[in-house]
Amino acid sequence: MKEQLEKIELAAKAELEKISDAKELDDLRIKYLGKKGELTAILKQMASLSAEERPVIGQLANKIRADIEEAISARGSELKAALAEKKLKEERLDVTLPGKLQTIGKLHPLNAVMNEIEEIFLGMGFDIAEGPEVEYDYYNFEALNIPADHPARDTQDTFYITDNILLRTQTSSVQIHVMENKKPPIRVISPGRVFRSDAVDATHLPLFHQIEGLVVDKGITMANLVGTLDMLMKRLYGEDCKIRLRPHHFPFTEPSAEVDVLCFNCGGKGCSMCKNEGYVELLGAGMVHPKVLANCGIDPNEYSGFAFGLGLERVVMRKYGINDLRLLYENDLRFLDQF
Ligand code: 2NM
Repeated sequence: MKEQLEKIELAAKAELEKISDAKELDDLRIKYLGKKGELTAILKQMASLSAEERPVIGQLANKIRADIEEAISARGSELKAALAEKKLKEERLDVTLPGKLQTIGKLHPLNAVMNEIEEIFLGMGFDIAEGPEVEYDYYNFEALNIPADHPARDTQDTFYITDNILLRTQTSSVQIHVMENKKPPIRVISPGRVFRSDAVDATHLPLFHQIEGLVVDKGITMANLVGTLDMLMKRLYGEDCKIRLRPHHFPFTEPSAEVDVLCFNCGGKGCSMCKNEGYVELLGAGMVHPKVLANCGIDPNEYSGFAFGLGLERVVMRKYGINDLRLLYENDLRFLDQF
């Protein structure tokens, strides 16, 4: 029996050498030390031994069991270490490799300048008013004193949804809502998208952005308008910027003016950019027509107001010297990354 036991020990140790993973190791443990294992099978025969032999063989069997257990545990540790080593090698990180470039997003120039303009007006005590892009023609035209036969009301120029519902062509519609709902003093700007049925070219798109401003209070004059716009343009284009007003006509203001800014390219000397004028046209403005105030329930004998309308795209193009409006809508990062 002693030889049998020693043979088992030798066989177990020989097999251990060839084992390469935890599953095989476990199988081996069961084969030799398990309840139905080889060592157990031998021990079951102990009953047939003499009283003298029994303790000797018993002791030997225990020693062999302990030896095999120790060998299995040692092999287990070896396997674990080898596995860890292999994993380390496979997952090695070369910290000297160049990294992947992380690009950081930024605002589109239209949004950046819109925010800038909103900040300037908030700083002057204006509120920001928003309103629907789908509008009744009353708010877009009628209340603004734009007569039924005005060319702007033609289906050629305006996107109609029904006979009296349309996509707003200006954000003045928002200011009608404001005047209907709030008593003066009123100081608001209404930034937003507007829609006109225009053919696409370098200066026209069917969708663009406007910022309209409105101030209504007792004793508001043209001087308040000029002061406000002068401040806006100096903040936007720099302290050297000057504005100039020329008489104009709008149905919703009286008197009305077109407002030019000093040509940023030549500083007023005259160049190809300003067609030798020294100034470039940037916005429209005027004193709110008494009929418009009355349409909104504001007494024109008590109150007066000024208003203006500014095209965001035009401001952005002037600010950055962009000569084609379409570039602002093509989402080409090679273009947008420059701002
Ligand atoms: C412009 C030019 C001049 C304007 C008028 C009004 C309102 F609602 F008060 F009548 N809002 N905006 C206005 C005045 C808009 O855009 C070129």
